[in-house]
Amino acid sequence: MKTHLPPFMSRPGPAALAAALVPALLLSGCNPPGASSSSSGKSGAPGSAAARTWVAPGEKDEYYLFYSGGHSGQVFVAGLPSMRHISTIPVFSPYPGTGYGFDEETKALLGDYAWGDVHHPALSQADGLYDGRWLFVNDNANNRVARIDLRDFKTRQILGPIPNSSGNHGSSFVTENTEYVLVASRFSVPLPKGRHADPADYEKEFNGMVSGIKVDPSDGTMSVGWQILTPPFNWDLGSTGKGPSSGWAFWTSYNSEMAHETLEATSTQGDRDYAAVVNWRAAGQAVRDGLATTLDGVPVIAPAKVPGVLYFLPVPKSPHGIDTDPSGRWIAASGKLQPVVSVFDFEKIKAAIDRKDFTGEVRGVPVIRYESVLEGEIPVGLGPLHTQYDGKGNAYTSLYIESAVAKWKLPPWTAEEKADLNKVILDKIDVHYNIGHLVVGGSDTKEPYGKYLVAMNKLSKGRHLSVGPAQPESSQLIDITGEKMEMLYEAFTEPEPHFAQILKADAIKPIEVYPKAGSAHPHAIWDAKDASITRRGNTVEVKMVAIRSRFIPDRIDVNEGDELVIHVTNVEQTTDMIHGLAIAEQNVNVIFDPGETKTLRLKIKKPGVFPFYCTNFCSALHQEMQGYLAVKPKS
Ligand SMILES: [Cu+2]
Repeated sequence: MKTHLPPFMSRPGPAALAAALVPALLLSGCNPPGASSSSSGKSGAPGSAAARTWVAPGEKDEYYLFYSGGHSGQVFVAGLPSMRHISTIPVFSPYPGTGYGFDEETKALLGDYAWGDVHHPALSQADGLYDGRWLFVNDNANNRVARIDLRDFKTRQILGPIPNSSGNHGSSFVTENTEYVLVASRFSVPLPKGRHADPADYEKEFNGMVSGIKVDPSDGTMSVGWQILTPPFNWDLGSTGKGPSSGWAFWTSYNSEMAHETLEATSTQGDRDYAAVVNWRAAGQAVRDGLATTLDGVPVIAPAKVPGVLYFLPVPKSPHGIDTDPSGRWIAASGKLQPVVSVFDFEKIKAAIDRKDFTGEVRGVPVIRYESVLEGEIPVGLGPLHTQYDGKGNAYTSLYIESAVAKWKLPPWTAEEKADLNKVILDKIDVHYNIGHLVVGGSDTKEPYGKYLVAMNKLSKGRHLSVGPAQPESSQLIDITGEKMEMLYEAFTEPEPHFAQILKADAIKPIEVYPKAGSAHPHAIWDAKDASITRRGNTVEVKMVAIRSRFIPDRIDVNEGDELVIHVTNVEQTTDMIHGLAIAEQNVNVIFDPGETKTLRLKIKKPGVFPFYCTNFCSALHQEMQGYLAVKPKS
C-alpha cells in the first residue's frame, strides 16, 4: 500500500478517527491486479476514498440504499456512503427479528407463501421525483407486488398472485405520479390460470401479460387496473417514460423466438428480440371506453383490436435492461449477447408510430423500424445489462461478462462522435465480479442525485473472508462526481441483491412511535386496568399490555384444545422501546414497536405450563419480563 497521507490526517482531529480508518484504508487500498487505474482513487490515494465513505460513530449517512433481497424475500436497508446495513425489511418471508409473519396481521399479508423473490424496488414518485412515501417491490416467483410504507419501513400490502400473469420479473416500475406500478410477466402460461396445455404448444397456447397496478393516491392501496395480452415473449426489465415519453413504458424480452425448452440455445437464435413499447395512458383509456374483455376479474386488452396501446421495437440481442434517461427522450437497451447499448430517440419512436413506419406486425401488433428510431449503438463492452444516469448527460452501463461499468455520453453527439461512437465512451471501471444491476440515486427520476453509483455484483469470489462454499454477494460504491469513476468501498450482503434505490435521507421523516393519540386499533388497550382475559366457549381472548418490564396479565390459564387469542399493546411512547412476546414451544414470537398493537392466535394442542417472555431487550429488568401460560389437560 502506498503511504500517502490522507488529507484529513494533516488536520488536527480525533485520534480515534485515524485509528478507526485503518481497516477502511486497507480495504480500499488493496486493489487486486486487474483493477483499473481509476479504481484506486484520485492520485492513488486510498485515504481519500476512505475519508469519503467514513461516517463517524453517531453521525448519519446522507442517503438510504434500499437493496432487493432476492430470494430471501426481504429488502435490506443500508446507509450511503458508509454502506452499513442498518435494517432488514421483511416483505415476502417471515422474519423473527421483527416478528413478521407470526402475528395475525402479517400472517394475513403472507397468505399461503413462506417466501418470495424480490427483484426490483421502486420508490414512489410525484411529478417525476421521489416523494418519499412508498417503496414497491416485486415477487418474481409468486407474481406479487408489495408496498412498504416509508413512515415506518413496514410492508403494508402484498397484492397478488396477480391474475393472468406469471413470473413477475418485469416490475416494479412506477409512473411519474405513481398512478401505476407497471409489471410484465417473465414466464408465459396458458390462460386463464389453472388451464392445462402442452408446453410443446407454447406458441399457440401460452401468453404473456403487461399489467397496470393502480395505486390509490391517498393511501397507496394497489389494485389490478388493466392488462394487455402479449405473445409469450418472456418480458424482462422495464422502465417508465417521462417528458416526451410521458405516458409510455418499455420492457425488453429475451424470448421473441417463443421457445419453450433449452432456452439457452433456442431463445438466442434471433439477432434481435422485441421490446414492448406500451402507451399506458391509452391502455387506461381503452378500458374506460369499454374495449377490454374481462378475464379472471381483470379488464384485459387484446392489442390487435385496440390499436395504439402496444408496439414492438427490435433490440439486439437477448436484451435485459431498458432504461429511460432523466429527460425522457433517450432510451437505452442492452443486448446481453451483443456488446452494444442501443440508444433510441423517443421523438423518433413517436414519429415512426405517427407515420406508421413499421416493418411488419406480430399478432396484429406493429413492429417499429429499428433503423428509423435508433440514435446509435454504443460499443460499451461485453455483456451490457443495465444503464443508469447521473442527470449530467452521462450514462453508466453494467457489463456482466467484462465485470466493469462503462460511462458514456448521452446524445446529442457531434458529427465526429456519431461517426465513431467509441468516442462517447468516457471511462470504464472494473468491478468484482460479474455485475448485474447498478444504481445511481434518482436515475429513474427527472433529477438524479448523480453522486454515487452502487455496483451489485453477482459473484465475489476471494473478496472477503471465506465462509464456506457459498459466498456473499458483493456491492461496490463508486464515486461518479468526477470525470473518472472512483472505487470507494466494498460491502457484502445476504443473497441476493438485484436492484436498489437510493433516497436522500432528508426526503423522509419516519415516525418515532405509533402514537397513543389517534390509535385506531380495535384491540388496543393503553392502561393496565383494561387488561382482561375473557372466555367464550373454547376461545380465550386476552387483552395484554407490554410495558417495562411486565406483561399484564402475566398468567394465562387455558384448557387443552382451547383457541387462544392474545392482543398485545406495547404502551411505550419512547422510540425504540420494543417488546416481544415469545411463548415456549408454541412457535410464537411477536414483536411490538412502541405504541403498536398486534394479535396472535394459537390452538392449544398440549397440556403443561409454557413460560412466556420478552424477546427484545428492553430494560435492566428485561429478564424479569416473563409469565406463564398454564394449560390444563382435557381430562
Ligand atoms: Cu420487554
